[in-house]
Amino acid sequence: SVVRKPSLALIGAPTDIGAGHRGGSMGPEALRVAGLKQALERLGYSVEDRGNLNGPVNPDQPPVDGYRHLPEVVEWCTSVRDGVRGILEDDKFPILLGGDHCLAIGSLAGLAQYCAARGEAYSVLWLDAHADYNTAEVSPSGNIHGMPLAVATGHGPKGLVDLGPATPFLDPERVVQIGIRSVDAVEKRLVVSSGMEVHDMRRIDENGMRHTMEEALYLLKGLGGHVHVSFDVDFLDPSIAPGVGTTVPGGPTYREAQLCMEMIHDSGLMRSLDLMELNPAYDIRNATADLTVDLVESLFGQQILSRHDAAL
Ligand code: Z70
Ligand code: MN
Ligand code: MN
Ligand code: MN
Repeated sequence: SVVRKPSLALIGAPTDIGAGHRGGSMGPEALRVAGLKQALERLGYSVEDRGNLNGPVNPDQPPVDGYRHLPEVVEWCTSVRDGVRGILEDDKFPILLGGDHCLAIGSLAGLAQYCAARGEAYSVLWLDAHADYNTAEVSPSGNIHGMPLAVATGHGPKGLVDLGPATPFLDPERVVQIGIRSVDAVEKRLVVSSGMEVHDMRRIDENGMRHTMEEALYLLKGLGGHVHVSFDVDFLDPSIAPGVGTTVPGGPTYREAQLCMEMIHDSGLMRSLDLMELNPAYDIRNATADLTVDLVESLFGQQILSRHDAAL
């Protein structure tokens, strides 16, 4: 059967407002320089680049009441929410170019509004070294990029938990995490009791990427509805992806990451995407941006040799 390719729309959110290190604000441009749009066009997609959203500068201040830069994060996430929802309302597939991972609060809120208006459900596939499930009470840093999934599932400050159509705007039973290997001491308890399906690196070591992704995608398919993929580039092993603020050893290899992306593509489930936490200030000759584009090609159907859909 011929599946019509969605029209894609890129939207940049050039800020490091929620991160512990500066430089993620340069992520959207680095992805453009690495040829993201052209790579997707080569695969036969029509791609519109909507440019960058605007927002407050990073004031580089210490946390207040457990949050760093909360008012600025609210502003950025509000424009990401509206930008992402606007793309979905135009019947296009949104690709958010981050920017740090706090901005996923905005893309999830926009997606939640879009789905709520249509009586649809959505689920999230979260590719990350980190669980991003801290609250102000337990966060060691106050950095909001360590909190987006807690916020979306209802644990967070006013101004952020109410960005969606209701609070909470994400069901933790509809979150699948892959690649997790850095969880803070108290965050661990919250993650274990959250109801999220967490495929940590030990599970990938024991079961392999293929079996892990089969399980993850089987669950997401059974849940039904829209599937959003949130890709934090620090998911990847730092030996292949040095261009992130927080490297954590022991991540997926190049081959494991490619297989992960190919299997997501072949499932046919993905309907929106975040590309987050790329930090050109830590990168080497844009190699991590180039790698991200390579992986995005697999995510959108590039294959080494063509295969018959029927066999999959
Ligand atoms: C730590 C915190 C984090 C990304 C670092 C780190 C969180 N758990 N997330 N890099 N993408 O400060 O909350
Ligand atoms: Mn993250
Ligand atoms: Mn991370
Ligand atoms: Mn390539």
